[in-house]
Amino acid sequence: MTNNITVAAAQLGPIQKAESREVAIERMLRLMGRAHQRGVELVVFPELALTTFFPRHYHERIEEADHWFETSVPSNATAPLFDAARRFGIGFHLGYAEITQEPDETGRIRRRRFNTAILVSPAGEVVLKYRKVHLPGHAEYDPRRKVQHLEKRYFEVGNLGFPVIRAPMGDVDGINMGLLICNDRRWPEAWRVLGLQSVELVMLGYNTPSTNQEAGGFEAHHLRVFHSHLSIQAGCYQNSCFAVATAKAGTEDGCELFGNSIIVNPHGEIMAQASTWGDELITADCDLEMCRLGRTTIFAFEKHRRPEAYTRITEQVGATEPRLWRGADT
Ligand code: CDT
Repeated sequence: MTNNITVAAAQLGPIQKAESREVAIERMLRLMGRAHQRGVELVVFPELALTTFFPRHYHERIEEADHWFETSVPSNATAPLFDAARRFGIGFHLGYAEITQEPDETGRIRRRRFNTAILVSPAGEVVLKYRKVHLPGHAEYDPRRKVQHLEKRYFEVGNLGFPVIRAPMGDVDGINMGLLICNDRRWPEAWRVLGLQSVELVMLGYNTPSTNQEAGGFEAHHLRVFHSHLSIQAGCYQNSCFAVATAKAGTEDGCELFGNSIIVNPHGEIMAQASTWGDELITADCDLEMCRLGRTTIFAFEKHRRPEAYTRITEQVGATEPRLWRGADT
């Protein structure tokens, strides 16, 4: 047994609206084959990897979008990914739109839709499931936007928390692994909940437009990529963990996604970065021993955290205004 694992971000180029899951899965299988040739033990695919990023398309009735969702994974369409995992002895992470029949908070069983990611073992077993918590965008059609971002319409907020699991992977007999999805990477609270469970490797997929529609389209492309990398690098450094962050890239249904997938170490350094906007495999050898330095020194949580001073974080959602200073005696 070793403490090293070779991981890959399997970036996907665009998947057009008319393209089937089977076509996307063929491409993913090619990337898994390439990963096997390079000695990779764990492959991370993007968010909503099986289809185009459909939340950009408006449907009046939500049920009209159900064909973008998976009722079960593995399914006939996704089984070849599980077969490849077993054949190559590779674990993988997959993001997809999930539709389930399950009880809601009131106990009523109903159809529920989530933006989901799973971690699958080299034996083809689902080891961990996560449902996206930070859903960006809006719920209603917005005529001011050139491109819609309707995640709040199609998905419910994830109800599985931020789980971390310890499982064997590659030649390592136990790695603490956690999942985030796209917009979650921008929220330090999400990383810290994983960090508090001693996460060593975070997997996350993303679909991020090159243009910020909220800013009327005015935000430099390099800043969009910078903010994505900044968030992931800070999350790794502050929680002493590795991350594999995998993009869907290129021009999909006329809309540009920025790519730039990365693998980051616990110092917050980028170990590998994608350089194309197509299907691309980037890899890195991760020595899990590197997680130890941060978590036993500057980020030894048990010594230095002060949760009694952080109560606002869980009690308050939006920001309030501070007390106004009008001079020393106010
Ligand atoms: N898929 C996803 O979460 N994308 C967001 C962009 C949202 S812009 C409304 C992201 O944070 O990358």
